[in-house]
Amino acid sequence: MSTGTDRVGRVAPYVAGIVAGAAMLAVGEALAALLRQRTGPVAAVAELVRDLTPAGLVKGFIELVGTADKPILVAIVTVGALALSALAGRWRFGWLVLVGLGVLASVAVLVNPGESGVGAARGALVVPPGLATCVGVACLAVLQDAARAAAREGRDATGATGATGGTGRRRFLVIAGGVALTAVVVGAAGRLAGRSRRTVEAAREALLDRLRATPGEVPAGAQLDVPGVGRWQVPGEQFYRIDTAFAVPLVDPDAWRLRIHGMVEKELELSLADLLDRPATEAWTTLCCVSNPVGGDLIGNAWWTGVRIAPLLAEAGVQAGADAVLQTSEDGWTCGTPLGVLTDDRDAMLAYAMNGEPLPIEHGFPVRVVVPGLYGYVSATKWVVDLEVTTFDAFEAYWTQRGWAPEGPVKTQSRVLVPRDGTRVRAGEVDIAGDAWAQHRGIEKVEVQVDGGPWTTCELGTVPSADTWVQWSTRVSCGPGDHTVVVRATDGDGETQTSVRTDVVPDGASGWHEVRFTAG
Ligand SMILES: Nc1nc2c(c(=O)[nH]1)N[C@H]1C(S)=C(S)[C@@H](COP(=O)(O)O)O[C@H]1N2
Ligand SMILES: [Mo]
Repeated sequence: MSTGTDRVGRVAPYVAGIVAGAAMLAVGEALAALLRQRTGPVAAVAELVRDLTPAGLVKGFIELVGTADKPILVAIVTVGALALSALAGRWRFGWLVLVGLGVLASVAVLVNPGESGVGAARGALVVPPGLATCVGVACLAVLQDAARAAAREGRDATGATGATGGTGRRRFLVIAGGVALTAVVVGAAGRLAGRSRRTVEAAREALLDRLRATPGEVPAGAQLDVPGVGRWQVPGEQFYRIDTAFAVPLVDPDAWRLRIHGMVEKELELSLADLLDRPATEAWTTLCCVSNPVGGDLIGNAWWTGVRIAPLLAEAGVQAGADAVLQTSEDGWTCGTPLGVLTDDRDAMLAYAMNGEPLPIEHGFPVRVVVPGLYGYVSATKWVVDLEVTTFDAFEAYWTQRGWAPEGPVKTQSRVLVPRDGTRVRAGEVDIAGDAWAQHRGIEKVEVQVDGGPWTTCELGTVPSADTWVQWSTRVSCGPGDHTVVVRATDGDGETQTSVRTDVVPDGASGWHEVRFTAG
């Protein structure tokens, strides 16, 4: 009779750990679904595990289990987390285990290439693992406390006193059962909350064939063969992400409409089907962010497919006196774009495909604006729903209200990507390489200066137009010791980028990028 009580006392700490771990997992997954993130913490850890596993092993595993690889990995991570939580339940400092799991999950979501959020979007990424850890630790404390009471009671029962109250045991079972039940309910609610994202994800997949977008063939000679110089064409999952959306807007492509109105003769309303019926345009355009510091990586280049905006505005009939288009997104973000860049001959478009696929949800699905030559904050509205022809005098857009300039043409910039700052290379002939951009003016020349010596002109990769970045490289001889390399670019108008360093506010950073490395 007493052994039963004793057994409860012995297993209670493990149960406490598992239940606390389950609560932590449920909260993390539910929050990620609520914030409409692409992956929950568990899947992010599974993807991290996959990415850190040698490629050969991963291939063998996929050959073995086929398309079940993801669910299996997720199951392994879940079971692993619960097993560690069970052990944590036995340990006085078991909460450290949960914190460790939380840190692992936070790192996993932050390094996940599919979650390249910056700013609000990036902050939102660590909310699920962070809050989940807090909940897990709190549950563990309460459950361990109850488990200890139950165990004490078990010991007393087997002892000489023979007191068999059982209230501690019952209390533990009630608390553990309650937490477990709540975890199940929260987990189920999370599944439900994730449904809207899965629905839009499915609608996106269904569009794959309807778009007739080509995948984009990188022009010969654009991609330099220097390790570390990066990909000339950036895949959607690796493309930098900037927006104010804490939870990404989920737009049903069938219900999506774009209104073109304001100072026009005739308002237009377009559905996605209307756009797909119109002549498509396809172009390489490099997009970059005004808040990119010198040498920063808030820039990417992709092959965009969509409909040019100029003919649409012509069809609407722009009235005299208009000089701007106020763009609005589904989530209420706004930006103001000079009318001129939307009506001249550049490929300013309503893009519905990126690198031959429907836009990724994070990059504006189903339709966004892409304008060569302007920073994203004044041109590249994702989830766009409204274009109002107006005047700059008549409005203040989202970032203009917050101290940024009303107009934002891209400044000529260049960066050194090889060697990386602070790294060591072999002395001798050293590869120096990077990229440069001045969208819509183009890059004419890139020069580097090593250790304050003369400026050397670099070799440039080919480009299809003036609207993309250019990769450049050169080779210099570097003896053992510390070196610095500075880069500067000259744009298609013959203007060399200024060495004057400015902050990113109000209209983009200027200045030369400098990198230090050691040869030895
Ligand atoms: N709806 C919406 N569109 C937006 C933004 C935003 O916050 N909301 N940010 C803009 C900014 S500042 C930039 S740099 C680009 C980034 O586009 P990307 O995330 O696809 O790289 O989107 C632009 N479009
Ligand atoms: Mo930006």
